[in-house]
Amino acid sequence: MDYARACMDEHPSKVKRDERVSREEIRNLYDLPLMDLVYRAAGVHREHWDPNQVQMSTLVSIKTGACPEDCSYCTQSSRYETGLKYEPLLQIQEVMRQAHAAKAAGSNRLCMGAAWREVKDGPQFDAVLEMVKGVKSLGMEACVTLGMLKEHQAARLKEAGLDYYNHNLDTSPENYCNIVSTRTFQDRLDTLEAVRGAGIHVCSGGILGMGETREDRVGLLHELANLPEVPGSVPINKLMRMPGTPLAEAEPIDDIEFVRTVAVARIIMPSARVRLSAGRVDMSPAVQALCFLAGANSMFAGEKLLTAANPETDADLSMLQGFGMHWEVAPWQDDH
Ligand code: SAM
Ligand code: DTB
Ligand code: SF4
Repeated sequence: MDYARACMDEHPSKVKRDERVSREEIRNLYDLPLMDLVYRAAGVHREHWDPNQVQMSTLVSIKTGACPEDCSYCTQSSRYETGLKYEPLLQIQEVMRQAHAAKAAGSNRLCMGAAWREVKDGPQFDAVLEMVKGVKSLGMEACVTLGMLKEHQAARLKEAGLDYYNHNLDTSPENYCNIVSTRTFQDRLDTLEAVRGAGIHVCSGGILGMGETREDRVGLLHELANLPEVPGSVPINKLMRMPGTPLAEAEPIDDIEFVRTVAVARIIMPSARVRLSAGRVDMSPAVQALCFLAGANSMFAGEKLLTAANPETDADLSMLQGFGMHWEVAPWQDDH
C-alpha cells in the first residue's frame, strides 16, 4: 500500500475549533514510559468510572454484504471476493429474538449494523425504525450503524428512541483515502454532526493494525477528542484481517501499541466508554487485562461480531470473573 499518499490537501487536521487537546500533547502521552502511561490512564479511569465494571454490547448484522463502498478492511464490500453470503434486511421478529438472547446473556445495548453506504428513505429505513422501537421496548439501549445519514433521518431515529449511532472515523484524516476511496473523512464528520444535532449520542472510534503509522493513531485520537462533543463511546478495533480484502495481509498491530492507544484515549476522553471492540479473538486475556487497566470499560459480547468471530461467551464470562470484574446491569436486571 502506498502510504506516501496524503489525503488532505492543506492542513492535515480537520479540527477547526479551539482544541481540547493538541496533537503535540497526544504524541507526548504516547511517548511516556509504558508504566507511567498506564498508571496515569488507570488514575483517570478511577476518577470517572468503576474500574471493575465493563459494559457489554451485542452486535446484530441486520443487512449483510453487497455493500457498494470500498473500505479496504471490510468483508462486506462487494468489490472484494470474500466469499461472504449476502443477507437482505432481517425481519423484525428475528432481530427481537436476538435482542432477547443478548439481554439474557448480560448485554444492555444492542448494536444493529447494516452494510449500507448511506441511509435511504423508504420501507427499509422504516423497518429499522421499528427495530429500534422494539429493542427499546425491552429496556435495552439501542445503537445502529447504517452508514451516512442526513439530518432529517437522524431526527427520525431520535424519535424512535435511538440512544447511540456508531460511525467510526477509522484512521487519521491524512490516511483516510488510503483505506477508503468512496467517501471522504469530511463525509464522516458531517454524519457525526447530523447525529449530534439530533441529540443522539455519538459512538465513534477506529481500527488499529491497518498499516498506519503512530502519527495516524495520534491523528485519529486528536479528531475524536476534539469533536464538538466528546463521543459517548469510543470503539477501538484491532483489524480482523479478512481473506479477500486488500488488508488481508496487513502487519498486525503490536499488543503494547494497542494498550498505549487505549490508555491515551482514556486520558484525553475521560467521560467516554472506551470499547475493546473487534479483534479480541487474537488477544490473550493478559493483553485484555492490560487494556481494562489502561481504561477500557466496554466490550462486544457474543460469538459473532458482524461477520467475524468474537470469543465464546463462556470464555469471556470466565475471563471477567477471573479478573473479579462485573458487567453493567441495566435497571431491569436485578441479578446476573
Ligand atoms: N456500513 C456502515 C459503516 O461503514 O459506517 C456500518 C457497518 S461497518 C462494518 C462498522 C465499522 O466496523 C467500520 O467503520 C469499521 O470501523 C469496523 N470494521 C469493519 N470491518 C472491520 C474489520 N475487518 N476489523 C475491524 N473493524 C472492522
Ligand atoms: C465497531 O467499531 N466495531 C463493530 C461495530 N462498531 C459496528 C464492528 C466490528 C466489525 C468486525 C468485522 C466483522 O464482523 O465483519
Ligand atoms: Fe460497507 Fe460499512 Fe463495510 Fe465500508 S465498513 S464496506 S460502508 S459495510
